[in-house]
Amino acid sequence: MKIDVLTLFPGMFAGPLDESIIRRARDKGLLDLRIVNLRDYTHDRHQTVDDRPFGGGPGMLMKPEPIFEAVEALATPQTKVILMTPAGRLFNQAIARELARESHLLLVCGSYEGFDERVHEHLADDELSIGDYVLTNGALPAMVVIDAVTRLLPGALGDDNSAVEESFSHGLLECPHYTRPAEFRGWKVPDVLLSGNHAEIARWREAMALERTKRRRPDLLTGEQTPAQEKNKRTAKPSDTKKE
Ligand code: 21W
Repeated sequence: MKIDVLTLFPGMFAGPLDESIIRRARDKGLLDLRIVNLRDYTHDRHQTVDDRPFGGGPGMLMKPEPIFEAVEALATPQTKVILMTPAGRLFNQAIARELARESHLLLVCGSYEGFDERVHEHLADDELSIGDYVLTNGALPAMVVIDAVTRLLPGALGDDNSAVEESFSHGLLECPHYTRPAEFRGWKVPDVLLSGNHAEIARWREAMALERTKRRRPDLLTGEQTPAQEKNKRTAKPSDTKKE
């Protein structure tokens, strides 16, 4: 998979994507990642990427010209162009699985107060938010998406971790886990886990996972939606209406 990122802060991407599983996926050639500076697609002396909103109001918007020029230079007919924006659909594991099947993602990171609306209307195939909190720009959200998608690429995880993906996908929170020592500062590991009775261990783990999910994330059990999830369902993909 190829992922291009369009950003005003390429320096933010050094570090998180150079470690661990993402680093290994890149070294193995599973992920071809390119961080592109939006300012490279300006033509004026000051490399201007923002301007004041028509109609007045506080803050600055991202100008359309550099973004259109960059996307047109980087995208092919196979490319999925994704805007990172607080008003996007709420990113989750199902969306990560969808994106992992694409051949080329182009993640466009917002800054300032956001994009000129024509970028949303005429350039984006999809728009993603990573949650209901305000960040300074779309760089961290883009890295979150890259991380979640890359670990799903075939061959990115060792066999040990592939099993973790399967257990997540059964829709419950994890049961508690313990490692040695069997007693630490007087706190004991539950007897059942030391019993060697694998049927009983499996039953205990299932019961604990269910109990924990009821307490912490009842929405995962009832199919009842949190307000953020409700919003997500109503947020149509721009590509649903976009003219071809
Ligand atoms: C924060 C951009 C607030 C725009 C109207 C006028 C990308 C993000 C971002 C940012 C605003 C994501 C306003 C979770 C995030 C992102 C920067 C809007 C208020 N509205 N996911 N003024 N959270 N954030 N400004 O912040 O670009 S994905």
